Amino acid sequence: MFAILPRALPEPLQCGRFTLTFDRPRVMGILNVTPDSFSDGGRFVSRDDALRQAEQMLRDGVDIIDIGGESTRPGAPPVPVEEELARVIPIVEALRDVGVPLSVDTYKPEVMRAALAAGADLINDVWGFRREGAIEAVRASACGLCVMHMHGEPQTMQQSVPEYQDVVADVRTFLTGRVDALMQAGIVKARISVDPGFGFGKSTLEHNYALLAHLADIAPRVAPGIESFPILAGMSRKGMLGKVTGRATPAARVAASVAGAVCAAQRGAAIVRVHDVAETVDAMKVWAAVRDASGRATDRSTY
Ligand code: 7PJ
Repeated sequence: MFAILPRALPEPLQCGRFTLTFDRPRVMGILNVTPDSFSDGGRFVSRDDALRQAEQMLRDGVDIIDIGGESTRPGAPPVPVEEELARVIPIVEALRDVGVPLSVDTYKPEVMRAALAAGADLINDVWGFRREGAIEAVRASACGLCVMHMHGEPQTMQQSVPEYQDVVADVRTFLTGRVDALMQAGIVKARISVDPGFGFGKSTLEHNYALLAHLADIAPRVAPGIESFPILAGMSRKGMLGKVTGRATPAARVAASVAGAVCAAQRGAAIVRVHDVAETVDAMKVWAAVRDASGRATDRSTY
């Protein structure tokens, strides 16, 4: 049997200028600066719109802002590096002193380097730092890393159909390999968080829900005693929620997304990546209040 509840709080994440603690799940707000983003319909394309959206997230209690300049929606056209830089870097510069860590969602080493130079605190890579030069781009800084699972190799993943023996164990094995590679490159454990990559080449609804149900079990096992990597869960408005609710449009999946975030928190997620910050912050407060009332509020080593 898998344990549904994790044993201990996630250890803090060193994240550039910040150290994120996880006495409660942290809410990462998605700030798309892409004209083709599937759920925002390109509403936040312009710099001013993006900044307005960021200000609203801050009023709503966001813990981390995740800035993305290339949609990773299946079928979305790749964005040339110059274009991604032009979208992302001015936003990082404008937001660098708002008081919360800035994350940049990119797999391109050039964008990683420029984002870190502009003040980003965390690099969120859906390719798990597998692209040539990606590890090198983040190694020397103090930034946090989010290592996401995606099936296949960057060059071939569109053609290959993922087959999993045991999706939870396969994702854990993959993440263990990536964390090993990062640590061998000299990146300390305290900088690393991991993510099962909901919706990224998981091929069936069952895979996605198995990963959610057993979320704590994806944590890499690199060495005895090194086990509690913070887990990031990003389900917001995705197809796995649309399928079970019958909500065809991403914008209609807010309640489903909040439910998913609560389930992830219950299974040990340290960070939830969401579009709907106000709703999710409220939900996390309620979840934490229930946890604290569960009779073990004075023993924070266990939920
Ligand atoms: C994720 C992400 C995710 C992490 C996207 C979307 C697609 N980064 N970037 N985890 N998804 N770490 O937001 O629907 O699940 S882009």
